[in-house]
Amino acid sequence: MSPDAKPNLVAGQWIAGEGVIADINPSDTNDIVGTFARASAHDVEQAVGAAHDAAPAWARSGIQERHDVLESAGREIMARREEIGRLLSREEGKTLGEAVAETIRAARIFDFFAGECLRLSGEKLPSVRPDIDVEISRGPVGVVGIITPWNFPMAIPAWKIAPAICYGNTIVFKPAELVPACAWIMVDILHRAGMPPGTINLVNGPGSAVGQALLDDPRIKAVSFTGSQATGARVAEACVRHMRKVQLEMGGKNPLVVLDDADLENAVECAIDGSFFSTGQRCTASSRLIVTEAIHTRFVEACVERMRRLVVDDALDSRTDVGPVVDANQLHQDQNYIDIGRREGATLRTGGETVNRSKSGFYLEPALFTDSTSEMRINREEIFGPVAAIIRVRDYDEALQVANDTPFGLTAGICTGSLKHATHFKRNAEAGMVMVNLPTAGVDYHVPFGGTKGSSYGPREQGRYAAEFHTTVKTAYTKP
Ligand code: UN1
Repeated sequence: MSPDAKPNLVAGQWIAGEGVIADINPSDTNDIVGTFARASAHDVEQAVGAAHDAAPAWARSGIQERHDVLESAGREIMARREEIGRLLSREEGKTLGEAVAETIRAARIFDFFAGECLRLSGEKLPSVRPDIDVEISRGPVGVVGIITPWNFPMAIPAWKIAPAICYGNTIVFKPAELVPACAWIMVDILHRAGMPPGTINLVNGPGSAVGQALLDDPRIKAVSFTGSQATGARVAEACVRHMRKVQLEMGGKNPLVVLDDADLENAVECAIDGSFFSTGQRCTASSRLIVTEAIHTRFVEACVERMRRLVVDDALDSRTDVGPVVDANQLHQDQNYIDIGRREGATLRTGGETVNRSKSGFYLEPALFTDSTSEMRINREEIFGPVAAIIRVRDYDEALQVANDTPFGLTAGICTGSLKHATHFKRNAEAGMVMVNLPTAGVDYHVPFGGTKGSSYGPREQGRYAAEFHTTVKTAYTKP
């Protein structure tokens, strides 16, 4: 155990754990961002126990106390946005601009839920029986297990942790192993903001050990997870076994439809942003570009021209548009899918090669396929990298059919000047979020987030809708 490894937080104590995680900068693999203690199975048990013991008092805590913790955390994150954004960019590889914006978003999520504490409400209504009152109220669920991915190391933990606190739950938080630094900062901020011992616990480590120990503990009453479909299915099974609540956000294979009447320049910006910004490592990324015939050639040429101008380099360099891929495994997966696309008969129009830069990082030129079809694996499986494929279609009807021809259903976008087609698409796209003349990625923080089909399971995240997962409903009858 390295003496300067950052510890886990269990029952209000920073503890050493067993073994360390080295946090490597994907823009420069010689740069070690930090080392972090890996939690043992015993640490997880202690963390869940502490959260369980702290739950009754925290459930009774006043809304002012919870408001103040959330407000203070939001204020500190906002004040430190440049420093935290830099750290985020260093450990995850998104550009500094994207990382600072994400940090600001995390701060605003804490602000939003600080406000929600003061707006908790219930309903009082008459019974169908005379002289009886009915009250409907929401109370905390208990201990919430929070398992987060590496691609939004501040925003996703914020949108799971802030509502858990707002509605009076206690937390055991297991972040992705690739991004322990942002997780550590968030927990440190909340701890100092006044979260009582045991109400927030941090356990770093691999999903197979730490995540599994958390899922196996019956004292966890709800699990919120964002990650892959395969892991999501395992999380769901474990939760059903314990009859606990579960909220899963999994992948996407999101379509961006571009119709003949679209504003070409805007459509290209939507495609470039949605497909390649954040290195394409967003579950909301648009990896399928479904383009009608009359605009197809102009759209492809304009995308290729725009892609040639994208600077792929060190995430911390202010000229960079696209940072590195997060790690060697993900790079291997991206390259493998690029090979698969070629073998399936799609044309690799531009990009797709790894590139050397002054620092040794996982740099991959954004890749664009043309002549692809909906049956190809590159259009069915989530790649999670800067790889997009164009599917040429006859008209709007075929575009909609292809857009919905996927096991996923997170976001769907359309670029068109037609109110009729935009309206029809909003109604008929099989996705939880629909964007008109906007990229499929990049969502607001105060409205619900989630998908349909294989992308999501359980209640929505974010905004007021977060209450559904983070509370349990009580109906009380009174005969005065
Ligand atoms: C966004 O597009 O602004 O893992 C957010 C993801 C999503 C978050 C996307 N849960 O990519």
